[in-house]
Amino acid sequence: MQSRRQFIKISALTGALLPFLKVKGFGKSVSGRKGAKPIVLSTWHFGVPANEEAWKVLNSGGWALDAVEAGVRIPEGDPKVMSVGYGGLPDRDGHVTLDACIMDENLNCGSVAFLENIMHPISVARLVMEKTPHIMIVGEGAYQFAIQQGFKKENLLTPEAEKVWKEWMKNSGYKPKIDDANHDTIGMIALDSGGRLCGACTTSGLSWKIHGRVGDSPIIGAGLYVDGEVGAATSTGIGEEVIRISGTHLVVELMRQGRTPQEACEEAVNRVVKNKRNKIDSDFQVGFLALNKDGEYGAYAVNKGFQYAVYSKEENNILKDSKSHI
Ligand code: SD4
Repeated sequence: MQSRRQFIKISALTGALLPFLKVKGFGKSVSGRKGAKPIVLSTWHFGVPANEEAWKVLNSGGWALDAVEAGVRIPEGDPKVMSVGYGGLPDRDGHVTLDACIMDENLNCGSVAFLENIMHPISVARLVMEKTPHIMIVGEGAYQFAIQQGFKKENLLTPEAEKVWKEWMKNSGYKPKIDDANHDTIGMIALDSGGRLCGACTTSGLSWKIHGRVGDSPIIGAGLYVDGEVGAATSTGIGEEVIRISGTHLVVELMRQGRTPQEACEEAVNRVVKNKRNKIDSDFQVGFLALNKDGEYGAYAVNKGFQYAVYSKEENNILKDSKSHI
């Protein structure tokens, strides 16, 4: 429970910083290209129902930020998705710890990492962006912030996830494997009819990770990056390898230099593959998904099997296989 002292502390902090806070509708809009064709893309097959939710916002002329938040909340709340939010597989000690971030068209961003017992980390990340002068809050501090903002404490470890964890504990082997059966993060990027690009990324991270491990997903420039004047990118796979190359920032910078989203994703994957420390076998996966301000998109992964979902007026929530290095 939040003590009175804690409450006063946070209220005073928020009050003092209020003039510096970015609030929806404030700040310079960088894109605002009216008449853009809305589109939303997201990673893996659970991107299909997530896109559907996001599309409701985009199709009614709403803000891409609202679309991506609403979209990724679907797998976050779905216990059958064992890699995002509620029902996610735990770390090796049996804790479900969540990472998420969100970014709008004006470089506003918010993130939470190593967050426990809160079902919708993406919405907490959004409040970090909108209600604090900070970008990233982690662990117990992120949990306290969420509670103060009115989120409920929930047990996220479902009996199904607990069963899989107990089975794993018999041998306790650790080799991350990312494929369609063990797919992880949802990364979602969207362009709205006002020409605004936004993105969200949320995950329970790699199962059986060391307690306290944080991957790429909540890190701006690794799991997600958006520049409203250029494009947006998100990633999936072994987070350490994405962080090492500042993966999504790299993809967006390559688009700024004139590469197509497809070419930019391919070059980022090449950087991962060229890294001599990586053993590129069939268990190794890193994938990128990118969208530019004109609504063109691309995807590329190290291994076959990376799927992503696309929803626009032309492509009605189609699941596609990305091209791959192997
Ligand atoms: C992580 N990138 O925590 C995430 C996991 C993931 O597909 O996306 N897997 O490293």
